[in-house]
Formats: sequence, C-alpha cells, structure tokens
Amino acid sequence: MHIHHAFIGLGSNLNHPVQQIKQACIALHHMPKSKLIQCSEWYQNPALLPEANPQPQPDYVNAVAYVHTRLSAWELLAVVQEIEQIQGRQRNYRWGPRTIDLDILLYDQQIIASPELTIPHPGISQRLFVLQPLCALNAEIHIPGLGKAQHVLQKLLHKNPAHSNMRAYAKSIRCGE
Ligand code: A4P
Ligand code: MG
Repeated sequence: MHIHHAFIGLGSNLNHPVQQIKQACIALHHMPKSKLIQCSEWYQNPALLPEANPQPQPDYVNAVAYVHTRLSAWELLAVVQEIEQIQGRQRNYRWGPRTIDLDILLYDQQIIASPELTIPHPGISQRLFVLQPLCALNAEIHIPGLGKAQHVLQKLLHKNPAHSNMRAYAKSIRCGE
C-alpha cells in the first residue's frame, strides 16, 4: 500500500497547552499504519478570534507535525478526531477555546473539497501560526493552489509587516524514532 505524506496542524489554548501538544504528538506517533517523522517547535501566539464572537481567549500554542501514513485522508481525519476526543475536546462554538485541535493541512498534493474534509486546510495562507512551523519543517513544500510554503509565508509577512516571529518553545520530546 502506498505511503502518504501528511502535515497536521496542532493547536491548544486550554488546560496546559504545552502538555496538550506534547500528548497529541505522542498520540500521532502511535496512530495505526502511520509514523510521526517530525514535529516542529511549538509556538505561543495570540488567539485569532472569530469576527462573530471576538471575546478574549487565552494564547494558543501551535505546532505542525509531519507524518507518513497508509491511512486514507478520511481515515486520518477519523483518527485525529479520536485523539481530540481522548484529550477532552469540547465544541462550544466555532473557533472557541480548545484543549486540542488537529487539522489536516496537507495530504500528499491532494485537493479535497467537502465541508467534512477540506485539504489544503482553508486559511493556511492567512495564518502565521501554521506557515511558520510548516516552513520550519519543509519550506519547499508545495501547497496546492497557493505555491511554495516559503513564498506563501513571505507574502503573508509582506502584507502584515507588524507580524513578528512567534515565540518558540524548545521541544522536550523527540519524534520519529
Ligand atoms: N474539517 C474540514 N477540513 C478539515 C481538515 N482538513 N482537518 C472539518 C480537520 N478537520 C477538517 O472542525 C470542524 C469540522 O471541520 C470537523 O468536523 C471536520 O470534519 P472543528 O475542529 O470541530 O472546529 P473548529 O476548529 O472550531 O473550526 P475550524 O473551521 O476547523 O477552525 P480552525 O481553522 O481549526 O481554526 N488562533 C490561534 N492562534 N491558533 C489556532 O490554532 N485555531 C482556530 C480554529 C481559531 N484561532 C486560532 C487557532
Ligand atoms: Mg479545526
């Protein structure tokens, strides 16, 4: 069976985010038919708030993980949703605070356009907390419809010169072994 290359975005802003990200990385490492190859550093950054409900939220910790998997994109979605459940994810409102959010950013070079699964994940081009860790893992990766990750990041930084580098936590676990 073919090995697929996937990038998964991790985000947490509730209940000890650093611990949540660490636990999710370990869970990704143990997914069936999969191998965690690498996890980026973890970045603390302010919450991007929904316009419809801009009440303040705690800062997020974000990271991106690179996995090899024999799961289909849909199977991978089911597995990451299971990890979210195990880590006590509750859905109150869209973009509400969460213990853990796992988004499939890229799955090979596939484009999937359904509400239950949209790949590339919508909003990548607007999100420093996705692009910065993604580029740290692979600046050359091509994002279907957008171009090379590093060019997409440069464009975003050009549009928002006020964006400064996010604070990166050094990781305390090793991945992909
Ligand atoms: N879904 C569709 N495509 C995907 C995909 N590629 N990966 C569907 C994962 N799920 C996908 O997601 C809602 C539905 O999206 C799922 O049932 C799945 O079938 P959800 O996790 O329940 O809801 P959500 O996360 O609140 O909504 P959404 O639209 O996924 O929001 P995002 O894009 O995850 O953004 N600020 C900072 N600093 N850092 C963050 O990580 N994240 C968000 C949420 C807002 N602000 C943030 C951050
Ligand atoms: Mg999500």
